[in-house]
Amino acid sequence: MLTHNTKKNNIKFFYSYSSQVGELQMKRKMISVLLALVMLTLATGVFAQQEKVTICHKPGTEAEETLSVATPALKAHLAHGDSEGECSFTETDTEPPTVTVPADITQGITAGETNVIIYYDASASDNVGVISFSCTPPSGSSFPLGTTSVICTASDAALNSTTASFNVTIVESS
Ligand SMILES: [Ca+2]
Repeated sequence: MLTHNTKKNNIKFFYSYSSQVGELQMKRKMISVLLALVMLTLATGVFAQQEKVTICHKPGTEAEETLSVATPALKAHLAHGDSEGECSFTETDTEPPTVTVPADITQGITAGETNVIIYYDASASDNVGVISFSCTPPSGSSFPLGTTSVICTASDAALNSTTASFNVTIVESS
């Protein structure tokens, strides 16, 4: 025999159970709708991708860039000079080399002598690579009395160049 309380609990349980079932069904429906949306998005994406082609827009100019265009538009692009496939441009190196020269050198010379051999350290570096580096007069040269300017020049493959200089002064020792 059911007591009043037991009946009440059973009713409570029934409502709670049916609402759980309802919630579950709703969740299932929502998941189905979401899955359908995801598949539709993927299908559209794949379809759109198949319909596009990569071109190089305005090759050989400043505005050169790789673009993805719709296949039907390809003919028109090729007609105005674009090419199919990615652009093959290489970025231009605009950074000049860095040249490091020593501070000015002053060297004494024995009375009666007219010149002295001077060695110095000078170097160059570049973001891409130094292809030529030289100093005039070179290290190990014979410097005469007085002041001589040593000029060092470095260049990279993009023909950026940097020049740095320092003085070598030869004085007669007292
Ligand atoms: Ca450079």
